[in-house]
Amino acid sequence: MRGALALAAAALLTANAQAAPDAAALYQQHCASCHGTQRTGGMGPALLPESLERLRPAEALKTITAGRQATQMPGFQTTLAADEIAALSAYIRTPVLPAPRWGEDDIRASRIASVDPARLPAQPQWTADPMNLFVVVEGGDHHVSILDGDRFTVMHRFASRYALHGGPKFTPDGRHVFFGSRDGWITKFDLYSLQVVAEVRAGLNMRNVAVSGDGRWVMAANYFPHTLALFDAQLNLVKTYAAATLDGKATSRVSAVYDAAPRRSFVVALKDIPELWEISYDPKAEPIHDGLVHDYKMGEAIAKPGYLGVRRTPLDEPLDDFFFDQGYRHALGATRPRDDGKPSAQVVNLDVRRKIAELPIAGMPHLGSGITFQREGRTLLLSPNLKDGALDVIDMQTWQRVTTLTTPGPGFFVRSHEATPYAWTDSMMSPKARDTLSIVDKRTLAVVAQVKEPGKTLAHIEFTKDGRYALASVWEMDGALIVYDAATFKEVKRLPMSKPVGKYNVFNKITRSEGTSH
Ligand code: DHE
Repeated sequence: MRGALALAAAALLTANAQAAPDAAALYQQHCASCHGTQRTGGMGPALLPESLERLRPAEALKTITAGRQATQMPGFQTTLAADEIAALSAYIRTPVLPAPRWGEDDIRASRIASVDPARLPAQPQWTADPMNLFVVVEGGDHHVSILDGDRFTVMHRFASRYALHGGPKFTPDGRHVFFGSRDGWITKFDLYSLQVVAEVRAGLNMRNVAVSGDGRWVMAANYFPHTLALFDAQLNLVKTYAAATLDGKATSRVSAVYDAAPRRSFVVALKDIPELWEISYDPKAEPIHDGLVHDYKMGEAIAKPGYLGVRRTPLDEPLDDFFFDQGYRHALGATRPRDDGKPSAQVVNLDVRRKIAELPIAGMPHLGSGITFQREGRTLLLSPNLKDGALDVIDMQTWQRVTTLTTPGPGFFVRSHEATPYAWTDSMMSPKARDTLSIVDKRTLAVVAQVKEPGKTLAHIEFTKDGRYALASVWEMDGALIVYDAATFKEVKRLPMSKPVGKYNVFNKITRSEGTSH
């Protein structure tokens, strides 16, 4: 009998030893206190499949094993076995059921006001040109550096929310900047006193934020939930908008929101519904008859107030990746790939509220990262292409292709400045040419020079306020920000940084320079 018991106990031990780790229990024991019991985030980021799409499995394993430098995330290599770490890494990619919700009450409750705005100093607490600061987003270790754009020195560096995405957005005076994180946090930062002023969580999976041209409003675009969230400048929630068709039958992820400052409105791109929205923040906005779908009551259209209301432009199919002309009369957007595998690019006139042209661009245009410039009395668009080593030049009056320039490989960004005859682009999507920036002469429409950082990814350029220097990123964990003389293309300075994904010059942004994104 004793022998049988011993055998049974041994079998149980072996079975236990072989049983797969209970990832859900491990999560609640080791992770929930920072990442939330519903995995919707807390002090640490959300661990939901939607917010982790871009985290490679190997990177997730490494983070759980070794922790994340310069954050509160510890390494678990001495606490957990390798199979437990692997189980956790797989678990955070499974959906949470029932699906977590994030409503207006959750948004309001999440708000953190760190500083009373009345106590903020009236003047900058440092000596530098406030118009020539750069905000540099360092994606490697999730930090932000504030750079003096004259001396090229880092004035301040602070930990950001996890995985910021999209350009940070400035108030019109250039004093405050708003950051959006992929897991929904909006951070308001005061450049004069170099501190975070307030934060709020707008959604669980957010795309980007826009700040109104009058500095009064902040709008957030969410993938999850399917909403837009409107805040005042102190990040108090004003209202949410359901991203839905007029009859409410279909909802959509919101791809992005853009500030159309000359129109005093936000333009909203929807991922799953063939509509383009415009939300006016002009108190004198005309009433809305609900887009082209009229609601009739007693024979009359029901007019809704135009101010902060949704004006819908119906489209043939959803459009994404937008570029706007400088006056914000036209939105240029790309469709998803069609049956032949190719997307198309279209021009929508925001006044007549319909498509007015197809753009003759082949491959996979990345319109959102294009720029415009003036040449021989014409306004030209220069747009990168994610598929081919090509830059398309389009005439903004006729919507015809002027020429296509060849680069060593597909790239993500094009940047220039009114004060330089050159535009710079990367080839970061090409394994062979990701280390090369190509420089285009805007006068001759020819590639005239290249700079290289052998074996490293070199991308995302932004100019100083006066256009004399071009700052580019060595997009590696042990990366750098390289300052080039914009006339001689020679390196003048190099600052070590942790994967500096993007840099944003205060003056160029608030004056809406045609050489950069707004
Ligand atoms: Fe972005 C801006 C969408 C992947 C870095 N990206 C934007 C904007 C949109 C967009 C709509 C403009 C909004 C704004 O600036 O407010 N990005 C998308 C995608 O749909 C895509 C392809 C897939 C996704 O998962 O979201 C995508 N983006 C990336 C990246 O993989 C990049 C290279 C690295 C990262 O950190 O995620 C990346 N996106 C950027 C950057 C900007 C940006 C640096 C701001 C550019 C600027 O100069 O203004």
